[in-house]
Amino acid sequence: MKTKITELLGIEYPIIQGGMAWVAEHTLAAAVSQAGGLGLIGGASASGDIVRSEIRKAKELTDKPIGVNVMLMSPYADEVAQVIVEEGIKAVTTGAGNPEKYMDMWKNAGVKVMPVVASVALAKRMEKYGADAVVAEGCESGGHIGSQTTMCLVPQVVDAVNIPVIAAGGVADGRGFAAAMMLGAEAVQIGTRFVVSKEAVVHGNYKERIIKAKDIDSEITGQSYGHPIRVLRNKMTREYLRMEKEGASFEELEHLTLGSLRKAVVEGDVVNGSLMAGQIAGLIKEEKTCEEIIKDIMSQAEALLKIQ
Ligand code: TUI
Repeated sequence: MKTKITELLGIEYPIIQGGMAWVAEHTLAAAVSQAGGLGLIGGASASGDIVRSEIRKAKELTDKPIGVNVMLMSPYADEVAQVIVEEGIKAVTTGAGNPEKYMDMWKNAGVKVMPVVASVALAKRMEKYGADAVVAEGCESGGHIGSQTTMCLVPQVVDAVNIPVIAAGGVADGRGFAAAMMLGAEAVQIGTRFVVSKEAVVHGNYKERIIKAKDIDSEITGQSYGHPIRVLRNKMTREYLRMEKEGASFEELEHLTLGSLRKAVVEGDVVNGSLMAGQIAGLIKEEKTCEEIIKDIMSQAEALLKIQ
């Protein structure tokens, strides 16, 4: 399937992988790219040197292009932004902030820049500053989210900008992919579905929790201090939401979640860890390879889109 995004990035299928902290390592990024999508190394809160090493390991596993996601709240964002240029990375997504200050440096180095936005206003601003595309991410997504749903955000962003729009939030199969195309997207960004892939180095307990998740198992923590994070419900979220309701301070809440994503992804602590996952977790029933995930989405979507 050819779209403006497959052309822009030189990839086979219009599927890009989310930049998930702790999950988007070289094995996953390489597998998604090798399967014809765009795999990304998630910079998260890692140092420039760690990201550089992940990029190099991914390049040993695939000749296809791989990207990097810069988490803009990271204390290492400046370093990671520089490493991207030094390592000849061709595509970048950014999250949790405004990447304006890196835009000139990346553009001059020929990097395609695709900021993740959660509002029309930021999408327009990113276009003005030279973004090549935007990822319009609805609040169905896992992790740090905005307030608008994918169904409402994507068409409004499509109407507001002239650059291609990538839809994110709630897409895990060919139906979601086809729906995103109907909203005017030129590609989708997929996160949670790839967490439950054979190549994602994620503790089995975490994958199992996503597989077992029901439609209503999703919670949003951190709303009270303006950093909403979507996760699957567990002991940690129950405690968090109780404290939040009782007016706990930012510091107390931070203390509860410190290192909690690592705890879930690496140690498999699904009781006290932070199980970041999108609302679509309930749809995911089995682990597959990245190639199977992408092929299944594309064949289901192509069949649906032909009917139109
Ligand atoms: O970034 C994400 N999702 C993430 S980042 C992350 S790591 C993290 N862990 C703990 C606390 C905070 C982050 C986990 N999940 N998605 C992209 C995204 N960006 N969603 C929403 C936004 C966003 C929100 C506000 C982008 C820009 C923005 O405003 C920027 C501005 O200055 O106007």
